[in-house]
Amino acid sequence: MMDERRGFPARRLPLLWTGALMLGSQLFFNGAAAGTPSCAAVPAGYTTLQHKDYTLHFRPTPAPITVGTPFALEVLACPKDASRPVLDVAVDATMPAHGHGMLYRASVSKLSTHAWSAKGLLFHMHGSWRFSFVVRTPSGVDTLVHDANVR
Ligand SMILES: [Cu+2]
Repeated sequence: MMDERRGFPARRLPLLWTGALMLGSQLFFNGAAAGTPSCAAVPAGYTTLQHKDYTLHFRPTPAPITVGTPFALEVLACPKDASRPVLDVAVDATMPAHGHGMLYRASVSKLSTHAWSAKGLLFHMHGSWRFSFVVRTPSGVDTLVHDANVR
């Protein structure tokens, strides 16, 4: 009869529910996405990371990222040599100083040959977060990182 489970993070439940509701409304309002970004004309507001075989551009929506607000990342991976395409991109984020990640896993979908959308990210603490972009190419898998201070 008694529930003997211990250590269940009950105090996180209100945050999770709030996040789910906020995420739901975010997806609703972003449902009719604008045109897919293209390597031919990278719009303003993207952060750029360089790799010898490709350039990775990303930007959050909404911007800037604020604590407790779900956001998405638009990611563009532009090969420097067409014979070395980027096959796939995965996105995660951690707080290295605290040794933890997000409470949610981002879901990434491919929009076009060069564009991905990562949805469902949420930074639940103020401080220094590190984005990790795991990029798969025919040569293997690279991890590119970018640090962001979130207020
Ligand atoms: Cu933390």
